[in-house]
Amino acid sequence: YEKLDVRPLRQRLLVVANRLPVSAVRRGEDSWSLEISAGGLVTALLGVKEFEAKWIGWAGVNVPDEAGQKALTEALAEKRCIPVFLDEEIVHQYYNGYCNNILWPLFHYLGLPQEDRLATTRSFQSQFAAYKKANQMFADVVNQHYEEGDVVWCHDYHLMYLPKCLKEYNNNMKVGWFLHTPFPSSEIHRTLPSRSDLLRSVLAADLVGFHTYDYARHFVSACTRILGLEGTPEGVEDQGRLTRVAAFPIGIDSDRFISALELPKVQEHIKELKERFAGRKVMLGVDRLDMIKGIPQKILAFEKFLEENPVWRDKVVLLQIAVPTRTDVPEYQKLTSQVHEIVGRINGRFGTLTAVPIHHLDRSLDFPALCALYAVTDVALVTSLRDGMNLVSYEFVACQDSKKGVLILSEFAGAAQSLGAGAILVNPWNITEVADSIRQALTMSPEEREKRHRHNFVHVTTHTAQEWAETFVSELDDTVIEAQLRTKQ
Ligand code: ADQ
Repeated sequence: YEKLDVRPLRQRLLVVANRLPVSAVRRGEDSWSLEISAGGLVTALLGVKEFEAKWIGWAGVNVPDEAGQKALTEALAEKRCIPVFLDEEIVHQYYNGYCNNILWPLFHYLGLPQEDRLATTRSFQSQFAAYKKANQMFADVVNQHYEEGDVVWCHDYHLMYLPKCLKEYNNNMKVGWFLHTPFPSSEIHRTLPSRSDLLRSVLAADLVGFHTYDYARHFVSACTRILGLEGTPEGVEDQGRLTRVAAFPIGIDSDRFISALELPKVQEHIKELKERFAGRKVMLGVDRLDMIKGIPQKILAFEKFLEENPVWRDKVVLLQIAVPTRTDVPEYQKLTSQVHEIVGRINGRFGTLTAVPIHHLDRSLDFPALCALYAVTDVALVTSLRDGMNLVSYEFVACQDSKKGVLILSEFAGAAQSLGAGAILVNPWNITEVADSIRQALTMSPEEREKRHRHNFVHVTTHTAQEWAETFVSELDDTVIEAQLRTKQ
């Protein structure tokens, strides 16, 4: 048997997400250049060995003409990607409106800004209509490419209406849905005017997954309280049909980070950083510049620490790297100015002619620079106000096996459930507590650091992205088989 290849043909996996894992730039009427954006999800799914994965999603560009669409479709096919073309109006209403202005803040327990509340209430119906229309467009493309036996894995809050649309096309499709953000308490979810439609649609999937057990529990409670359905230990039951609901905590490709530390480019960066910050402890924040990441709160806590611990003022530096996102949204523009204003004030207050306490960069870093930063850091500060998981905390731990730095982690990040025993957990709203934890981290004994780091390192290197994806997909397969057996009985 060892000599014979008796494995079944590789099963196809259709990964459906709002954005394709590539950035497309138009070079001419019918020519495009594509660049793979290597996010956590991409590496996780490349690692699912027994599946042949194809991606379906929006390419992030408006392509109104047929020639352009045809050329882009052909270029993407080489990367195993299939585009969904959304026009500007749909993107405005569905993506900027319903997804980013309504679902994103709601799922992270952030209210809408006062001046936007009434306007959003008024435009709610048209935005929800666009959301459903966009989800239907995704379903049309999936249906065109679906072959019997394919596994369809839908991702995130952009596509909550998709499972229903897919099952309407073909009730035998194996459909899984995974949420990358938190699922909020049912008391929050029930304020959403489209609360029931969204829950019912997600329940059309065979398997529904979340990062943590708490999010799964909130989802089941929403289904029991809002829809009056029965919650069971396996999931949610509706007239004899079970939708399985479970937690599948994501991870990272830890080997990629660990092996990168040996690369000459990374070593070069490490040497430069060590020289640049010699004699000072390095604290690090790496976030998308988003309200949920608690960046102003983090910087204010650092100010409090400097205020209360004058001996540390010339011995520590905070490097805050924030990638701008959704830069056309006024709320995000306001956040950027607010962060700049606070950083400027603190640097003016505690800086000297030769050194400032905070270095703030509004941009993305390439992979070698990011790994080097993680490796030279003494204390990482992750102070999300809410975060589905937070992969930055995992990446930091993976790069720290020689230094054994300390992770200060928000109790409101999903990662607190997995890295909580090794990290110092904080309430990011309480800046006095965060300031105290900074002092605790900077003065922690090497034995204590070693013990805490070991716990987290073992977790990060054993619960990887590949394992996450494989577990979800095999659980989806099992769920469908069990459901078929139940119907036959
Ligand atoms: P995000 O909100 O994007 O993801 P996170 O999980 O921290 O948050 O992932 C961010 C990724 O971007 C990391 O891989 C990080 O390295 C990278 N990154 C951030 N800032 C960067 C910078 N300045 N330069 C370069 N790279 C940078 C959403 C949810 C999370 C959930 C993930 C995965 O909001 O809660 O963990 O999906 O499910």
